[in-house]
Amino acid sequence: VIRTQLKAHVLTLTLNRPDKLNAANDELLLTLTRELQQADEDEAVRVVVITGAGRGFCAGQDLGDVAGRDMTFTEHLHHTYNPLIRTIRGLGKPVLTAVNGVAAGAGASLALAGDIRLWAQGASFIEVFSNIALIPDSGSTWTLPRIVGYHRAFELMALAERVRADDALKLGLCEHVFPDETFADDVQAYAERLAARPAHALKLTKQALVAAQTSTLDEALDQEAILQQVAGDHWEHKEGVEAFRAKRPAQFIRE
Ligand code: LHQ
Repeated sequence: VIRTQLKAHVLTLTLNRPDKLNAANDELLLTLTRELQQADEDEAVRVVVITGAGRGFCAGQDLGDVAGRDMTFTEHLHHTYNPLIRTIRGLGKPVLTAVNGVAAGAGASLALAGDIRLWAQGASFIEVFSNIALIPDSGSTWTLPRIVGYHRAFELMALAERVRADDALKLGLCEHVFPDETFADDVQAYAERLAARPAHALKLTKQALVAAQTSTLDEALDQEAILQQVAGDHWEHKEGVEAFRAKRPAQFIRE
């Protein structure tokens, strides 16, 4: 259900149920979460990419897999989707969501959950939940209004209208849009550029930014003062300064 590829310090995790637009079942969600946790421990991995096989990114919950379930909705979310989203947020490495096609329901939430969101020109986004009279989950109620504001978020959720790549870029649902034909290569090149950046400093940057999402300015200033010390004590900082003074590129990857 998840294909993995490690190339040039970039781990690509591909959701692999293309016949169903990579709709998620428990196995897919638990495997993806486990792969992410392992990536966090693996020094060879500096950037993680989540993408989809075939023409979809992820169509959300597999609706063929919900009938006869012995779990409540609440239990289901606690068991699968919530740990996944928390793992992405807490991961000490950049997670790129490479949205190759339609992202719907919890798949749309997953698309938003990346630290950086790269879309193919043909990709699209639907807060599809209200079509089946559910509420947005997997973090959408938290992420989407922080990106587009409360009112636009409510409209997208209530009408379940499809947002295409150009509008997604304008709305801030993604950082870059690449052509469909070269998407995988463009994502890999982007991820490799990120992988060459100072991994330890980026880990702390993510930690500080994530904490600041729910903190006051005073708390953020205090947090910066603590984490800056941790960054400044690391060899990466020494290397950055030495490289600057020697007028050479910094080398942040130590094989
Ligand atoms: C699918 C699915 C799918 C199964 C396409 N399941 N087969 C959390 C906790 C607990 C419970 C419930 O949910 C949640 C979170 C959620 O994510 S709720 C939202 C669940 N997702 C949806 O409601 C999306 C349903 N899918 C669609 O609306 C459309 O398929 C979209 C708009 C994503 C794409 O439309 P098209 O490009 O026209 O493709 P299609 O509809 O023809 O789909 C292609 C195939 O994929 C098709 O199978 P078939 O055998 O006919 O070729 C679909 O049945 C299958 N598929 N989504 N979620």
